[in-house]
Amino acid sequence: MPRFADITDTLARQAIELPSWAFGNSGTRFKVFSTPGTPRTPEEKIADAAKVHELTGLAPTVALHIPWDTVDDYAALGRHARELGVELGTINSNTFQDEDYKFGSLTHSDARIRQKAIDAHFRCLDIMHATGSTDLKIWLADGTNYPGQDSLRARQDRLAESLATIYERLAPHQRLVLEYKFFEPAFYHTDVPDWGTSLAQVSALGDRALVCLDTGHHAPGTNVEFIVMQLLRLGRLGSFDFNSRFYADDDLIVGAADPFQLFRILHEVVAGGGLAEDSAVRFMLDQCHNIEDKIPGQIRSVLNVQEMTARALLVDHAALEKAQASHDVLAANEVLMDAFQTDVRGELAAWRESRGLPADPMRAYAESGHQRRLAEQRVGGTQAGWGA
Ligand code: AOS
Ligand code: ZN
Ligand code: ZN
Repeated sequence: MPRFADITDTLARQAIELPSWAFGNSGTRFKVFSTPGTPRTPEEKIADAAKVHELTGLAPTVALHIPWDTVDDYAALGRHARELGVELGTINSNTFQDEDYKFGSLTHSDARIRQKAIDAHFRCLDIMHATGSTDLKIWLADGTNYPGQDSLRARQDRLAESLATIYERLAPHQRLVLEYKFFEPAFYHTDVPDWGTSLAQVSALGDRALVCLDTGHHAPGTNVEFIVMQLLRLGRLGSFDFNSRFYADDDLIVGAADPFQLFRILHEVVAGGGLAEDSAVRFMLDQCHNIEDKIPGQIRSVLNVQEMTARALLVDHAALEKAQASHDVLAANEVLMDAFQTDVRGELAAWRESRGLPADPMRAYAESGHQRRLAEQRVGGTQAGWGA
């Protein structure tokens, strides 16, 4: 098995993007609970993300959601982020909260609505130019609720046309990532339900169109690590939205529901070169903290990813290949389980300290009194989606 010292170079360049919306209040359709200290503006969300980075060294960028994070001056927002030690990252488009999109956005049968949705993406590209962001992430709420409601095929064709129009507008350094989700808010079908559909759509666009894999967007029992392997193999894995699910699109803390699945995913990432220096894969969280404090929720999340990445990097690949070649099923499985069951917490804590970071960022945050100060300073924090 590799030694911890052998994996620190890779750990040192790990970067996990935080979603601005994780810092807003969120909930289910039953209730959105408020949390004292919740940000009231995009600037405050960025300040909270910067606090996570300050304590962990793991989260140098923040993703924005447009129009949730609308501001007058995006270049100024970028400067604000840099002053706090982070950069603005992926721009997420939102075409799911406007009455016009009731029956679809990029797939809508009415060309006027489709153009409105395309224009919303053009606006995101303009913002990307101002912030220096390279990734446009598209997740669509488009779909139908009843068989026969619309032509599945016509919607797919309209989607292809809309995406091509957006893709044409990308600058050479920009990328489009298309996220899939098998249900919700549409319940009979969604227009990008799975990685196959996303791959088919982005493949038709060009090299700078890639798939975004949200770990919570699969049916129960899906072998998510197989999808990771396949997309890496095909050079089409653009980014991850990390989170945990027990039942639906729960958006719980990554690694909370099924740490072993996170390990298996990260093992495929390592094996497929996804953590190599020249890797094109971006790692993001897509989470909501409905009942817990948001900053420590995000700290816990990036630490979970870091810890499981360390364990995946400890897989003894030489031993694994030997066992696989000799069809020693149990030995091969044991190699993986040995790495998974290795407790790396002590070595990670010491390594963090050696880099000037708190050994235990969760404890450092709790003891700092920061949450209490935020609660005193900020009155009337807003819901995730309507934060600006
Ligand atoms: C929706 O289910 C997706 O996970 C998207 O990534 C979405 O943009 C994000 O959850 C914010 O609502
Ligand atoms: Zn997502
Ligand atoms: Zn989701």
